[in-house]
Amino acid sequence: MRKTLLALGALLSFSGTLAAHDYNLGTLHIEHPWALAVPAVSPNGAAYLVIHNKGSAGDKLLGADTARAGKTEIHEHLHKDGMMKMQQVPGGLEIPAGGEVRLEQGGYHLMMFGLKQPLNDGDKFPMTLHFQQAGDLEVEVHVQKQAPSGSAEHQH
Ligand SMILES: [Cu+2]
Repeated sequence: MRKTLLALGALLSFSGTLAAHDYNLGTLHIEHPWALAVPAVSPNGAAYLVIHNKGSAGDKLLGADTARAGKTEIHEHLHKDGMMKMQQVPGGLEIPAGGEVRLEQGGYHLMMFGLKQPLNDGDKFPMTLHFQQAGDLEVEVHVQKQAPSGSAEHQH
């Protein structure tokens, strides 16, 4: 019952800023690109999304670009020597055939360096994703204060 209500909420999109939005590109399905709102003084930010690959061939996210920042890199968080570090993912992010890749807080993310404008809750801005096989896709990134509620069922 709870799951049904959640699904219905996503379909009807009651809330403007928290509305789910998604994209299809070939066999790829991209779910709800969003970025965490950051204080105006922060020079950097991070964007998140989920990529499903419904095809029988793998693909790769090679990178992303947005005019909102000077440079965007694919990053991952690592626990090393008891420290939380992040680093660029070398060579891009594999999206296995029939699988998914989740970019979410504490894991993979799209790191935006040198923000041209602060990321304020409710802002929306375009970002282009570069896939090795599927090509380029422009998505709209929604700036939010917290992770999308739709991802709650995936939390551990
Ligand atoms: Cu990072």
